[in-house]
Amino acid sequence: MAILNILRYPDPRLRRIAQPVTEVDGGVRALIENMAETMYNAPGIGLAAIQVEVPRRIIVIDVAEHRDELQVFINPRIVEHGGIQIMEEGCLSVPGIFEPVERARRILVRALDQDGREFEREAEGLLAVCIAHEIDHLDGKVFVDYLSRLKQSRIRKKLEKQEKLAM
Ligand code: GNR
Ligand code: NI
Repeated sequence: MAILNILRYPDPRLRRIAQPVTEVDGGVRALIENMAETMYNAPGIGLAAIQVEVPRRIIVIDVAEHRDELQVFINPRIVEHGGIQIMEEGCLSVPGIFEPVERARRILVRALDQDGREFEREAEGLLAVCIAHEIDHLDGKVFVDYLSRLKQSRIRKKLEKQEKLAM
């Protein structure tokens, strides 16, 4: 197992479109293990492969209080959604920034599990937000894209400054 490097906004590699997984093989399962370890270590409630420099459609999530309910979604698609909710979001690729974002209240997701089998899961509340946030990453989107241009430029400047100080 390994802790992977998490890309930080505004890194252009976060803008790539992740490609579907064609075969859920040992390499994919090893990546999932490393992604889970990286998410728990961060700590975060979700992680998309694109954040660790792998442009494939793979996400891991754990929103359980005791951090013992890992959920894996490969090639996820939201097939139904309803209602709206506004939740304060953060992102491991945008450290220290928390802003409200509006998303669907409930979703139905179709995906493959780590054995390559298709499944559907209904989600609401924080889990629904987290799945939508991660699928956005797979499409090259980051939650700050939903904020005003002014907030986006403040966030970009703040993170670029931190990046310089860390060098
Ligand atoms: O750890 C995370 N917390 C979080 C809080 C509210 C809404 C979404 C998230 S996802 C984030 C981890 C992350 O950046 N995943 O891409
Ligand atoms: Ni994120």
